[in-house]
Amino acid sequence: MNAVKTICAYCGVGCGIVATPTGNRTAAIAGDPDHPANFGKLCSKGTHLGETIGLEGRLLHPMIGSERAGWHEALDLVASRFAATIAEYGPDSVAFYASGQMLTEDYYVANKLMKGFIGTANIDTNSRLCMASAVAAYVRAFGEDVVPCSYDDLDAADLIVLVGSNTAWCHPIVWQRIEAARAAHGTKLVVIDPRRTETAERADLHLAIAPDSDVALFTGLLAEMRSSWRLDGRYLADHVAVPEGFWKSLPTADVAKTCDIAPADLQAFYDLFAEHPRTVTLFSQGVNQSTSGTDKANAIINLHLATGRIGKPGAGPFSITGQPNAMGGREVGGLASMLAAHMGFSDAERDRARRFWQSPTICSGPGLKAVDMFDAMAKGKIKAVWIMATNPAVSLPDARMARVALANCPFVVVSDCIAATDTGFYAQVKLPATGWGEKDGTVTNSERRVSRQRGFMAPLGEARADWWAIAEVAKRMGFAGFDYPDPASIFREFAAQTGFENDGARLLNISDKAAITSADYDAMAPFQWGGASPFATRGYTTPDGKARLVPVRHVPRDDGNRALPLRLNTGRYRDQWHTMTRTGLSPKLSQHRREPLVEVHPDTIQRLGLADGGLARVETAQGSSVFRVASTPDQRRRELFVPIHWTDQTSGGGRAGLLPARDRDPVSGQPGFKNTPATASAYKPGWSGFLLSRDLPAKPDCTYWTRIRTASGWLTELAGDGDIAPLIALLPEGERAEMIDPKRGAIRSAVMADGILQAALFVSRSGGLPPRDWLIAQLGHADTAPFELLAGRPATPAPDRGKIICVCFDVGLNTILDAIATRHLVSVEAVGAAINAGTNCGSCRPAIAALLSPQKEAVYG
Ligand SMILES: Nc1nc2c(c(=O)[nH]1)N[C@H]1C(S)=C(S)[C@@H](COP(=O)(O)OP(=O)(O)OC[C@H]3O[C@@H](n4cnc5c(=O)[nH]c(N)nc54)[C@H](O)[C@@H]3O)O[C@H]1N2
Ligand SMILES: Nc1nc2c(c(=O)[nH]1)N[C@H]1C(S)=C(S)[C@@H](COP(=O)(O)OP(=O)(O)OC[C@H]3O[C@@H](n4cnc5c(=O)[nH]c(N)nc54)[C@H](O)[C@@H]3O)O[C@H]1N2
Ligand code: SF4
Ligand SMILES: [Mo]
Repeated sequence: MNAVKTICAYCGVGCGIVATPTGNRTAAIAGDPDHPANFGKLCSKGTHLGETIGLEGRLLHPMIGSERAGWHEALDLVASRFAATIAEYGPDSVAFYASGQMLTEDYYVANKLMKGFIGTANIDTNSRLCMASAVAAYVRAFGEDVVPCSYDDLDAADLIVLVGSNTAWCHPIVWQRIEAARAAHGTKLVVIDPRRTETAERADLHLAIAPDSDVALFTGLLAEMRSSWRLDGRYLADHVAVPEGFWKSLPTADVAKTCDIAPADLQAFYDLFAEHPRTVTLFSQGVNQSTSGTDKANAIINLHLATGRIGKPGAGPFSITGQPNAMGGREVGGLASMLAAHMGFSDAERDRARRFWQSPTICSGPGLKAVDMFDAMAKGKIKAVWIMATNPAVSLPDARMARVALANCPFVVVSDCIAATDTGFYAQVKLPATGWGEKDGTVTNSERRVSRQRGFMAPLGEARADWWAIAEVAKRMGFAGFDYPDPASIFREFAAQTGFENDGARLLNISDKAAITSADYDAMAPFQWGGASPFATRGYTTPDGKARLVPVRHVPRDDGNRALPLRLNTGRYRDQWHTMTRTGLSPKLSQHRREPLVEVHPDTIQRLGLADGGLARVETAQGSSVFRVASTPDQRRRELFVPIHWTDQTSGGGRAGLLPARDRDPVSGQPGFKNTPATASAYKPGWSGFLLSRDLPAKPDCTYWTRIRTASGWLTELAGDGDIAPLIALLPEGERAEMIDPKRGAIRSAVMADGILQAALFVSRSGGLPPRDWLIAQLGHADTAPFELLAGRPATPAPDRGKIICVCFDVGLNTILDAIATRHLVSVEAVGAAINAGTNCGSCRPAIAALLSPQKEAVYG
């Protein structure tokens, strides 16, 4: 088969990929040089997509309970249970929980079924957890959910401000573009984030503000710009409506103090902003995932409107989306707070949608937002739910409550491509979805660019497209209008809806594609709706064509209590995607961070009596979980950071989702995941150890365990109390070489088959455990002597590479440091030339740059 142009499965940058099948479920993955989002580049996650498209872990056929079922049987059951529930309790007793990882076509059909035919707006999506605040802010300011920027603006800007965005890890190709722009024309970079991330590390100015003080910072900046006569009076007069009393709402109090930063740093930010009129402010979860998220976004938008830094090249408030099709969901109306095609719930709009769909009914108003939807399940008000392409048992705040809700809901349907997920555990029906590489449709990226995702492999087992499953259920419920032969027919209908009775009141209008042939759809090149700069040439989609300034005010948060004196922040690792159902399959991607760390400032470590490299129990009002402690001055004092990726499938402990509160932004309904009152205490296990195995081992029964893929198997870290002897049961059958010392509490055991190492277990009460890397490399190999295995090191030791920084070329920290020191390297390029690190996907370049700074100082300083 020939090379196929498609789009990356992961983040909202929306990089084009050329996939060339190379055999049975293998493919060569390369960046698409022609795609305007990435021009051929891919980050580590995109680069290693090929490691995630095999058979491993896939859900291959429908399941009813724990039994395999046929599609007909499963779809009949879903349709009849939904119909019966609606007949008995009304349309609002059912719900659909969707995802920014569905294709636009899947999303369109789900929304049409729920809002138009079942007649409830109880369809919401994990985008509620992701960028609902940005959506709400754009609607408040512009009258419509329109992102006013493009990636090109990053090239044209002279100042880029990143707010609550770890761009280098989470949107790496946008980051590489920012770095290229800085190198080419000295673009200034300011990063606003309580943590010193790899992104912040590279900035001209990093403001490590107190959590949730963004509104104070941006209203403060607006006040400063106003008092120094730097507003754009012309733009304000022509394009912006300013509500009564707006200017009086700006703060006069001490902004630096509220933000807990040095006044000189604040002034430096004000000066940079004043001196560089072409400014792009890029923001993501540090803004959105907050109980003041919508106000934060509007504070940023206000600043851009009032200084006229919008609607021109190199300027604008740019919300960058997380998931590959977060934007597509917003377009079709996947959120409970919008109807369809950017329409709201007025009588006229509802009537218009109903006539377009020729549907028997239409929802009466907005539906339940994600957290409320699950609360309604817990209370028994929602009695049937269909969950698609998301893992709420892990990703909702207060995940324990989400599980209570799922357990309490009489009928749960889960569509996923993976068999064992924490959410699937609660399903009465599981439907196998086609995965990336198999499915066909469209996605929209952060800059409103619509691209085709194309399949290049046959679906595995009985997996079918999500849109197909929804349409089949709709038909079985007796609804007309769901006879779609292919995704192209759905796309045409959606395109037509965007233009239906659209007199210009909605900027989203792709109705020129409503008559596209299926062949043209298959060949469709990426296109951007709204153009590069939607508001450059036309007014805002408000009745008077003007944007709105929205008065917002910093509200100090209740500062926890004495029992919970710390603040817990949660977020992402560079090489893992959410609940790891796919990136977790890749041995390469699993090397960057092998365990869920709680990152803590050294002073706080000392105050709490924690040990760097030891374990800590993190507690909030919602729950508790154990993490590996990492000491780092990059954290502010009394603040903790944990990753969101580990689940019941991969760990006991390390569970961020159990910790955040369900508190949410009053406008958008988005939960504040990043600032939860918490505490932490040392967990000192009776023993600790690790297991290496070629096959997936049973889940251990101990306080802390986490497992990840390695090149030829699995690494499971273990810690617990009590008897260690039962741990032997984790090992497979085979010839054993063993040293067991129950008195001193140590196990060293290696299992061989035909001389090949199958598994190894190391447990110690005193903490003395060998390094993992050499042993990992012996797994599946025959040439290692048993005495070496039990010693955990080779007879002639090789240098320790240290933790892996460059996953593409497997280069460790120590190798890089050694090359920098001995070869006097001073640039990322020189490191690449010397040892290859950083020369493929480039995701590790910020990390290498950070390692170089001390060297640079030594050479030039
Ligand atoms: N590697 C990787 N990339 C991803 C994903 C992934 O799972 N893994 N997921 C994708 C998705 S869906 C999303 S939504 C994006 C998220 O992308 P990002 O938003 O960049 O990622 P996060 O790590 O969630 O949070 C960003 C930063 O917000 C900071 N922050 C916390 N509180 C505050 C605050 O009060 N103010 C400010 N200014 N900053 C604060 C955090 O310290 C953190 O560094 O990433 C996408 N890309
Ligand atoms: N504490 C905390 N919690 C958070 C966040 C945070 O920063 N902190 N971030 C939030 C954000 S921004 C997000 S976006 C969410 C993400 O959270 P989730 O959406 O729950 O995470 P994923 O692991 O991406 O789940 C996607 C699921 O869909 C499956 N899947 C993949 N492709 C397909 C497909 O084509 N069809 C079907 N049917 N299934 C498919 C995957 O196997 C996986 O099980 O987490 C949120 N939760
Ligand atoms: S930046 Fe990386 S994860 Fe995001 S779309 Fe591009 S290749 Fe995929
Ligand atoms: Mo997200």
